[in-house]
Amino acid sequence: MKMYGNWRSAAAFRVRIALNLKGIAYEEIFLDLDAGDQFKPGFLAINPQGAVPALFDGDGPPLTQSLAILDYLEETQAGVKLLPTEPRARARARSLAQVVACDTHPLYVPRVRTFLSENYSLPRERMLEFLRNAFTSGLKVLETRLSTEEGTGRFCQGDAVSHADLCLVSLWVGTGIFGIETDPYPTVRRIAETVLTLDAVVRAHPLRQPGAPKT
Ligand SMILES: N[C@@H](CCC(=O)N[C@@H](CS)C(=O)NCC(=O)O)C(=O)O
Repeated sequence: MKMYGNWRSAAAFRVRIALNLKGIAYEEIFLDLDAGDQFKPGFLAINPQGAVPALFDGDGPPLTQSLAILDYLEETQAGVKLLPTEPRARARARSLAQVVACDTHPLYVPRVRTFLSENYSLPRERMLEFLRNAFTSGLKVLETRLSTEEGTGRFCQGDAVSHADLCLVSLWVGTGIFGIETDPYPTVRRIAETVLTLDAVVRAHPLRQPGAPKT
């Protein structure tokens, strides 16, 4: 498979982890989102939204939106299953994944930050305040749910990795990149640290991708 991504992209990170866990060979083409590669006509022809990831599986049209791609991989590929089969457990794993991918991550993507800076002349500190609020709102929900709901186990849903964990770790790594305080979220931390030990996740880690700052 071939994927358009970016080292820092939380959405591309989620998909890289799934590809690695399922043992699918892929090549990633890295766009420079800060330079605006996502808005060049060549890429807009692939994804009119101007966002990564975009995944090509053979000759078919590109697949976009990380959660849709995760579902596609789940439905078409053999290997490790990343959603439980029991309907309630499956719904809970998806619900936790959506807290991150639908309600948290969209608030801090580059196009939102750029829009706010350019249209409201937000000083950098106010912009960081906005970002911090996006992260902490999502982290608070995850912490409350993961620390109180019965379904939580070694991972977000029981003892097997699911889409929820891929999303959780994509948010967690962002806390490091954007300097977000994480002490108030011990359950999120415990699960993220477990997920981060998996080889598939180590290889997919944003800081190990081309273009990432050297640590
Ligand atoms: N909901 C989408 C989000 C895609 C998205 O916004 N990706 C970011 C990187 S994480 C991007 O390419 N942003 C470009 C921009 O905001 O200009 C998904 O989960 O795939």
